Amino acid sequence: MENLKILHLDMDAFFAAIEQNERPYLKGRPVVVGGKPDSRGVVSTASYEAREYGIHSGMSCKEAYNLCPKTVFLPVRMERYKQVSRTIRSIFEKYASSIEPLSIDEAFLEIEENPVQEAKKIKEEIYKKTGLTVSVGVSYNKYLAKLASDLEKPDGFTVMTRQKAEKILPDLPIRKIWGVGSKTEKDLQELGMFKIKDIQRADVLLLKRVLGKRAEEVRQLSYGIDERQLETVQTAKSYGEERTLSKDEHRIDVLRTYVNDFAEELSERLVRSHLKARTVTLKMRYDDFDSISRSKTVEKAVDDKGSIAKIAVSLMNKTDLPNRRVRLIGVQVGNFLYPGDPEQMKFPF
Ligand code: TTP
Ligand code: MG
Repeated sequence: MENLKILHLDMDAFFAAIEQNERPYLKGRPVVVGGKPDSRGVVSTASYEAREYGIHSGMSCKEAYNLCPKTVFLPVRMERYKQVSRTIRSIFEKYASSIEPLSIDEAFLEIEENPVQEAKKIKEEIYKKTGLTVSVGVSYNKYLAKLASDLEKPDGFTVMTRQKAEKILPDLPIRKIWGVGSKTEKDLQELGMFKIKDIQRADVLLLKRVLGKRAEEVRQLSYGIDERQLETVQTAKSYGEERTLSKDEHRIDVLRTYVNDFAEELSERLVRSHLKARTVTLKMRYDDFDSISRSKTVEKAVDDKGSIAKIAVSLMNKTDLPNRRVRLIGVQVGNFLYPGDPEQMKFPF
């Protein structure tokens, strides 16, 4: 079985799509985010409608205006885009074991269990929470996942199996190889190489003349071989505090003082990371090493020590206290609400 565990996700016309989504009269119209047409600004994003006129990122707004005078030009609202980016990130964190963020609107994810189904769920959840579409590529390595996400943009969903990769790679243009930019493309074209299959067949020495040290890597990519791992950022799913007691304990009021200490520590960590928790868990190990945990999930996420302690203490009622002795006690908070999550934002989507 193929291990299609790598996902690449890239939001469609990100800045422009956010503007169109928040101002419905812009939907279906050519929109440029970047600045006024008479300014010296450049196009950050062009909506897909604007792209039909040949407008693209990086060109001057003036040039864009000349291509399509009815284009709506908008200023960049970076704070807002970052906020949406965080909402998307929090969705990634819910599903993926590791994440490699690439930019404000793009990331690699690794998902071990049912990656294809999970990828669909992520796409749906992004749409539900933000009203925006994302293009998704699923494959067994980073290069092919990224290639896949681009194939059916916008609103794409492409699963790149080994078989499919072998079929489509040869006829793709060489610039579809990661790291082949316009300069390298030109150099390779001068040697008669236009499609990926030309690189597959090329003499290694010839490739080295243009690519130097990168020749071998480019050749591997031309066959869809890419062994790079995700460069991940670790994302905590929960925070916990626990202590093994110097003496086994069964008195609730003594145990409660530990719980209060933990709640204080956890509250500080949550506030520091701008998180709130929906689930509080009480963990205990009895003197016979029997371990239990009891959880409560609340509707309104918490980050203050009083609420965390109150929930944790209430969970003691669901244990064998005070009839058994405890050698370890701990509290965990999880099921985080991130700053970008809609529930925490001032205005509704
Ligand atoms: P991209 O993902 O490259 O572009 P996009 O999301 O607008 O369009 P698509 O992915 O559908 O092709 O870049 C993401 C955002 O980064 C983009 O919305 C705006 C910003 N950006 C710039 O500010 N300047 C640029 O030159 C580029 C390419 C992007
Ligand atoms: Mg994008």
